[in-house]
Amino acid sequence: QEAHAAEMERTFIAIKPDGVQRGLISEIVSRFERKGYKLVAIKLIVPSKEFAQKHYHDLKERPFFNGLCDFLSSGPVLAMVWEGEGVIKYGRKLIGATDPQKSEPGTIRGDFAVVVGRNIIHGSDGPETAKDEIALWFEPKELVSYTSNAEKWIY
Ligand code: RTP
Repeated sequence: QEAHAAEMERTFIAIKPDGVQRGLISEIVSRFERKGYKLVAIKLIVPSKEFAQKHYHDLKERPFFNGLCDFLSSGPVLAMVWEGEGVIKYGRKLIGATDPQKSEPGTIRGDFAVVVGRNIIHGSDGPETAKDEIALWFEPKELVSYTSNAEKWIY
């Protein structure tokens, strides 16, 4: 079980400025916690526009890129790293489809968002982006490895 813990998958999750301003931090953190995922890093930061452009570099050709980067850098963002089996893919499932008009009720975006430009949360879309995004937002020493007592009941 110790070896198992060392290999556990991690993903980068961020509550965007709209989610923070709307008071949805505890609601969102709670959904990941209750599922059984483990929080290994968390901080509240206002990213610069340059930083937002780095985060969204894959989207730089898209017409909404500039507005999206202005939005992400407009206020505090809650940056987190969550750990657990299948957390990258299942985290996206908890979040729901990118466009809140298409996300199912019961998902974070389905329950709390209405338009794609204000969809309150970001989650890494695969193992490579998870690795890159964690490295962009956090220093290695900010990632806390620990064994939670609940783990033996989850795995
Ligand atoms: P995210 O990266 O934020 O989790 O979102 P995603 O993978 O589900 O969606 P992606 O296509 O990577 O888009 C990133 C963010 O860009 C904003 N967006 N705006 N048509 C638009 O105005 C538009 N399309 C996408 C959304 O905030 C989306 O989360």
